[in-house]
Amino acid sequence: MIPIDDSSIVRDGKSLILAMDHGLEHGPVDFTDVPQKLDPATVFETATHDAVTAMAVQKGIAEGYYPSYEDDVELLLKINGTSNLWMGEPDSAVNCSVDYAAEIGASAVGFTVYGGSNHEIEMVEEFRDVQEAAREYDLPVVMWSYPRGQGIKNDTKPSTISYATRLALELGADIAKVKYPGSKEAMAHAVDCAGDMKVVMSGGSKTSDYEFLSTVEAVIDAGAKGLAVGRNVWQREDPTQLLDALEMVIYEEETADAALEATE
Ligand code: FBP
Repeated sequence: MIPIDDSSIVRDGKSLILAMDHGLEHGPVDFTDVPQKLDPATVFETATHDAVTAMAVQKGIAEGYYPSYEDDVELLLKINGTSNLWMGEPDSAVNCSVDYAAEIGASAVGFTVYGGSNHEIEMVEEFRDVQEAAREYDLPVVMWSYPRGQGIKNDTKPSTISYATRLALELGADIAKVKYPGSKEAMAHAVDCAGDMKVVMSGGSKTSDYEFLSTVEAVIDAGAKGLAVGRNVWQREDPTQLLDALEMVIYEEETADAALEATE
């Protein structure tokens, strides 16, 4: 197992994962205001920015588009996923094997676990197989650690997010992707609960440049190691400008104000 800091999806100890699995998870509705982004090639282009350490997509998108970007983008293959058409208790179908992810050039794999769901037991058992197979290929494992389901009233409250990072550490993830728990202090506690495992923040729905960069500044101050973000980057008119600013906040630990001033 290679140290996570030596992995190609990490730059100076941090990661900026550009996620574009929304067509499956949310449906085409996320592209309503940016119809040109329905073409996955447009988001792969964005992922060639130096700030981006990996692009997270599902198997079908990887098969179709990654061959044109394999020299410029690191692939994070999402191994499971669910559509918004599914109305049951939170669950996520395993739709790709780690063997196949490695075959099509993945540098890492991603897996959602809905702790607290009535399907938690099966999801954790599936994660065991994925995590152990990934070790065979030296592929880092990123857990989308999203507690939700019948027993979870508020999926972003501090104690839920701390549990999410701890669960990912205990199950053997290399990076946990979690929702923002609402404050820098709560994120710092979630990071502490993760031991030496890296925690990255999940982007969420699009906000203003300043609001988003300020939140990123807070989570980096809290000890998080970056971001896994979709809509807040590719739903923007100029994703490159925001990535320039994110590069400063994440890797140079600049403030949101300084990054905005330098990039506007
Ligand atoms: P965003 O930054 O756009 O929130 O994307 C992060 C992500 O985890 C995606 O990988 C995924 O498609 C989506 O959020 C799932 O969001 P949710 O399950 O909360 O609707």
